[in-house]
Amino acid sequence: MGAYAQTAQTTDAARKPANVVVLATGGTIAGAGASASNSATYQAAKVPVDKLIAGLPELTSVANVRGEQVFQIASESFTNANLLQLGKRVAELAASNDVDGIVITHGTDTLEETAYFLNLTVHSEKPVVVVGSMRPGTALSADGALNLVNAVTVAGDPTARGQGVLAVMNDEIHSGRDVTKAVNIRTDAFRSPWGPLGMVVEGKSYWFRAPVKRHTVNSEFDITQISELPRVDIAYGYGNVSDVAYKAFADAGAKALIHAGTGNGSVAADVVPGLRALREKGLFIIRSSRVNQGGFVLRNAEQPDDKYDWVVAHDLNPQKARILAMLALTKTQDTRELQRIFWEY
Ligand code: DAS
Repeated sequence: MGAYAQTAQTTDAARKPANVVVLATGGTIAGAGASASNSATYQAAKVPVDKLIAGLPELTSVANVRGEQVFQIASESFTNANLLQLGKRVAELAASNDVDGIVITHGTDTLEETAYFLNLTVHSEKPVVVVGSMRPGTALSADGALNLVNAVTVAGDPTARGQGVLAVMNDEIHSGRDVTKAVNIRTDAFRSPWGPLGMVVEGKSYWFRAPVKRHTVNSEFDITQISELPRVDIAYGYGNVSDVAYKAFADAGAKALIHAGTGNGSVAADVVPGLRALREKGLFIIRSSRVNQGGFVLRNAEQPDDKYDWVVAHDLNPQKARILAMLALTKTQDTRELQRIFWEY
């Protein structure tokens, strides 16, 4: 091996091409606009997976790729049923000996929720990579083609094994746990508050850090054992807020409420009595923060969580906290256990 080789791994040339399955769900990466100048005006979820793959001959030199069309929807419309169906198919494929990695093409709006859900429930070391695009393939400087080639590159790369579910966007490799859509009009839309795990450059993955929170094979949640998810809703904190939304969600059958609080997950004085009453009725109250680049909610900071028997979401944003709360409630109805789960995942 050359004196300047970066790692002790087999060089790419010596490794047989990986078998990668692309599961397509829709989104902008499958979108189409009327003209090349339409980067924001287009229809998502139009192009079928076989056309996406056929449109990228570069993929043949990256891996043996085959596609499956699981859904063809814009991801803002994802339901819990979609999450469960997709998760079960990913687990099935990951358990297959002739699959080395899995890519999921997905809308960017809820990509972070699906990536975290899979990170928590798919018991496999194989790379699972979620990918989307901010512009349709019909637009000038469309980002979907390179994003998809990069996602397949990572899904077929043995160094991506055991890193949890990943999201590959804009040349960056993010943890499915941390990644969030921070911008909605640029191709550098996805951020991880504590930084990406690595980069993909000219067909090679470069890693700089590894996830430390529990995931995939080290998770107590197993998609093959989950048939339904409890209702968990999110209510925003803001000036002049009241407890009306929280009560409405409770009346609709929510088992837990994620409070997307201001700053440190703070709760307005006018809302505290209503939330305490809902806790008394058996709903779980989980404090997250609405800040969008790294919230950090700690117990008994600004709210007496021990006294109120509330849970804190730590650094999980509200939409991620909802995913974990749904899974946690399939396992426990105990606040201390819920809090343990939020510290560990
Ligand atoms: N509507 C968006 C979605 O499907 C389009 C996109 O950005 O992918 O998430």
